[in-house]
Amino acid sequence: MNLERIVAELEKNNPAQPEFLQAAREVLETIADFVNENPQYDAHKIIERLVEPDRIIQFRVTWVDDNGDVQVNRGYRVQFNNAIGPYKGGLRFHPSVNLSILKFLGFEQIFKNSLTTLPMGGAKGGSDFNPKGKSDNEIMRFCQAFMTELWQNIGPETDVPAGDIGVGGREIGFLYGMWKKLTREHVGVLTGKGRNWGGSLIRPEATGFGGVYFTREMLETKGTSFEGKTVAVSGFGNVAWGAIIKANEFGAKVVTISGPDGYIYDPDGITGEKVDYMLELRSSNNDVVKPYAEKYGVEFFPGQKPWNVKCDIAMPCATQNELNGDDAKKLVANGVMCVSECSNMGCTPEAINYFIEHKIMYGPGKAVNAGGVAVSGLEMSQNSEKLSWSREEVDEKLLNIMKNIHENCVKYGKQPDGYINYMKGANVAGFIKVADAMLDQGVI
Ligand code: 2IT
Repeated sequence: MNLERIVAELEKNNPAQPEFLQAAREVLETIADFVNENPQYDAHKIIERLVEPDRIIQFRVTWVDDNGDVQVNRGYRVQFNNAIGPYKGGLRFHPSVNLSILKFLGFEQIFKNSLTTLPMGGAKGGSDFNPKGKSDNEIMRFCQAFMTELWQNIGPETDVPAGDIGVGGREIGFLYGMWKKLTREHVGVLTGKGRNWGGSLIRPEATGFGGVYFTREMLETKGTSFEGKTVAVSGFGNVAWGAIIKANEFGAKVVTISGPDGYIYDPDGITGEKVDYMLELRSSNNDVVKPYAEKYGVEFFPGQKPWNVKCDIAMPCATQNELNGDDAKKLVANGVMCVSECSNMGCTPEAINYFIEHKIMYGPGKAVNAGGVAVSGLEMSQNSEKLSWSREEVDEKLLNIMKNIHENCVKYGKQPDGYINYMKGANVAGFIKVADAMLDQGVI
């Protein structure tokens, strides 16, 4: 494959999409050798087809706020690739949402979903709607208006959205309610549903739990574990919450969480009711962590990220590009041994290169955070058979999926000196299944 030509073409065709280009470049650079060794992919222009979404749906969302004023937002669904299963991926509601961000997320989702071993294609959607400061009623009206446009494009065998930043259980409830009203059907068209109406146990915890299970596998390759380790976590939403619970269970001490306002440092560890309080903060629609510092008498660092604290393990759990080259240098200088991304594309390319150069264990989001969508896949299975599985059953399946992803990363990412390049391993393993399915299904 002619990497330079394909990348130049991508840049020409997507000039204002830096996040998408970043995600695509990373994948293409790491799979290039493999693709060159297997000429059937080039012969069928698999790469050129893979980087172009199957379709993009964009629509206006009009709703009325609590003051009676009309509000206009933009909604999207990027259906990227359905070679191995129905489109699957979250919805993000955040003011930063644009086509570049949703294309990067949808592209990542193709490989992530492939890694889970479950039959799910890649998609992503969302809106530039800002939930910050909105009332529950405003959020409901927005979700309803969003679904009155989206509903025709999704379905349990077509495209199954879920949550992402700004979309949790409450939003999935409002979205599902409107879908159900419009179609008069009650089926698994969304995941992350409530327990009483088709949701799966462990889905809220899945991304964080899966991230810690994967990280434990990484640590085991060095003969070590979470026991007694200090962990720096960013974010304070659903993903950070699950990760902190499981890291605590495995004997680690988590000392930070962060929000758009800064980070808090809790040297005693974020445990017990403090973990619940974090979720309370999240659901308040205020998007700040400072009140944690006031409530528990710990230090708050305004406007900063938690990457200058001394830690053994860093787990970015917030958003893309939240850990840059300078942060990577600080972490390495402070003796970090493992960086595992629970967020999507949490590290910049400079940070990733620095970790790999310094032989620090680095786990990319599409492997580390795949537990979330994996349990979404398990929710779909339960909906199809109209049964619901026990907590233990779902958790065990999640654990096995994460172990399997780790094995696959080692298989395709282990270098001659023994260092495991998880980024390469995840990209190659994720690619093979999708690319082979595309070959089987002909030129479409
Ligand atoms: O980034 C992700 O994998 C998610 N937001 C979850 C997607 C899903 O369909 O559960």
